[in-house]
Amino acid sequence: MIRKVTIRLFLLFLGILFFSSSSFSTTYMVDVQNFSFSPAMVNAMVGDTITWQWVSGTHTTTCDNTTGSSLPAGAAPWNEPINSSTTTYSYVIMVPGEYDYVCVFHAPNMAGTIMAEALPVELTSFTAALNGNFVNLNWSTATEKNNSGFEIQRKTGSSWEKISFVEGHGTSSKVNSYSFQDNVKSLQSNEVYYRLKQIDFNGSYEYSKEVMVSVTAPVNFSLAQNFPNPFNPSTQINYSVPQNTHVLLKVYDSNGSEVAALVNENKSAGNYTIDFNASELASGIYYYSITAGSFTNTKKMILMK
Ligand SMILES: [Cu+2]
Repeated sequence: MIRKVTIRLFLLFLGILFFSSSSFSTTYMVDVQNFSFSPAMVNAMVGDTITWQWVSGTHTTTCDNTTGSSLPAGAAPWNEPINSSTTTYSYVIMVPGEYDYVCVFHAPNMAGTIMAEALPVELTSFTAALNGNFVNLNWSTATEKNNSGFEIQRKTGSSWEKISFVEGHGTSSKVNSYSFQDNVKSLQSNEVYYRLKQIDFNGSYEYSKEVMVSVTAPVNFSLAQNFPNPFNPSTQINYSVPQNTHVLLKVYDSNGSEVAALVNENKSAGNYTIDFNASELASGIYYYSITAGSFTNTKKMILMK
């Protein structure tokens, strides 16, 4: 589940259904009296406040790993008097887990427990930026609960497709950052949309907002120098096509004999990368040649085994 803002909806059934929302966390009141905390057990969530209020006697609320009290690692301890002159104390829960607190004067009989759950996954940002032929996706979460991970979805036409999955942190109350790089060189669309499908371990899911990146089509035909070069046994060849054209890309040996046809099909406007694997060929100089419409170009490459 993704929780974008700290709004909690309470569903009340009182003959009619009411929705009421609060933009703040819940405050739980605990009475401190002779000789108990009431209620002795509070089920809360991270961000909620516990307020102890004095009713009778001289007591404390103490959770500092002494006198039999215990609290989750990383949580702030407390030790406060609750008596006729100090009648309340409030504590905001920042760390999920079990808090077993006591009154130091009347422990172990006068004790209470707070069970604090982590928040559902709270996605705090999701951005996409074009960098060369890549779109860099970045997102972060403030909290996570049962987060299996994020399916990354992309849309260039009318439907979404899954392009990858990035594992989540399960349950976490600290900020986690994620990134993913998508190669858009061969995409045939000027507008590329992305969204995250956040999936819980139980299979339930929620979508992020959509982000859009403009991937501008190239203006000219081009054939780039292969990389790496010299190579062994494979190399990449980049080429660009400014409009829908038939593209022929072939490799020749130094005698002019064709050794591979890498592309022989119609391509729409875009930047393309093709891998050339020469594991079957002998070391030497090779040529690769493109014919796209009226554009032709040939470059040299060296296979060095
Ligand atoms: Cu006490």
